[in-house]
Amino acid sequence: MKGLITKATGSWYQVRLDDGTSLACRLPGKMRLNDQEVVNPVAVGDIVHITLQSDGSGIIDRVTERKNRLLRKATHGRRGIQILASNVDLVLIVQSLRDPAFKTGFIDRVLVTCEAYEIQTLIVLNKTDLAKGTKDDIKLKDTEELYSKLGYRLLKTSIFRPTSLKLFREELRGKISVLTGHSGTGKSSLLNTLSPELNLKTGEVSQSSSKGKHTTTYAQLLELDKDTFVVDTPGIREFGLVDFEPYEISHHFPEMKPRIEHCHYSNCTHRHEPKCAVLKAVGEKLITESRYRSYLNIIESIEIESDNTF
Ligand SMILES: Nc1nc2c(ncn2[C@@H]2O[C@H](COP(=O)(O)OP(=O)(O)O)[C@@H](O)[C@H]2O)c(=O)[nH]1
Ligand SMILES: [Mg+2]
Ligand SMILES: [Zn+2]
Repeated sequence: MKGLITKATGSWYQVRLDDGTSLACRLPGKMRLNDQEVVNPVAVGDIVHITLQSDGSGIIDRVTERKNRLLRKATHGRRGIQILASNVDLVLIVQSLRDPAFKTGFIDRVLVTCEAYEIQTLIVLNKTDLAKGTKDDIKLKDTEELYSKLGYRLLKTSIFRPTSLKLFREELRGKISVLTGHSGTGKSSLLNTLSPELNLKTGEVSQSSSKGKHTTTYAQLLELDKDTFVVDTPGIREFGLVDFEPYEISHHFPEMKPRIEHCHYSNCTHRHEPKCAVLKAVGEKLITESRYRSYLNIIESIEIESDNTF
């Protein structure tokens, strides 16, 4: 039998079977040792082969080859890499126009991570109903223009605008999506509008206080309808680039990538190196200041190495 992992606690796994039912499954001891680097051999989003036991539970025999995976460094002082979710079709970068105001630095970090892991993205700018006057309109328009020029997709939403919610639902349909974004941007509210029976808690500010404690280490796939799954877990915010070298990061900035071959040094980090094609483009305003700033922040955090998640 084959199924989809919708919950993974480390000791048991919830597997959704093709007929829509769920089965509690365990891992055989030997599978745990397969990959030394990875602390969890099975993650949500994995497609697994299972064998039914006489007691009605299942044993996971093997994990089907993954299309991709979202990673982070293991928490709780463990060494290695943790897989947060596999086979992700779409990462939704949820930010709000106000309360809290969106941060392009955050958007850029997620975009570069998803570029590197070849995962589709959609920037969701929520709370557009809070726009006040021309200043906000310009901000929205500039942001839309910046990212669409780079080839990224952006959707403006408001939980009070049904048309936008319809478009939001269309984006999710038939996919495994991961919601990422700061606390308070409206992730849970958006999901509740699509599926009120989820009854997700909204309006909490508790995330900042639990930050660093890593209370939720494993994600859960929520089923919106048959074949539509989303991950909305506080801990999921902290995925990032694992094992990347600073010079590789510009390869995942679409506006930098074609220029890199014109840099004098093949491992140019585009900061102080002479004859740098990226720096030249920044000077000529062909690369936006905010994107270049995000780039610098990302390579800096990789160099610090202590923690390159976000
Ligand atoms: N005005 C407005 N408020 C919203 C919208 N979406 C969510 N909110 C509010 O923002 C707060 C935080 O929402 P929540 O869904 O908990 O955010 P999360 O932390 O990202 O899951 C709640 O008080 C929501 O009612 C929106 O589109 N417009
Ligand atoms: Mg929430
Ligand atoms: Zn360069």
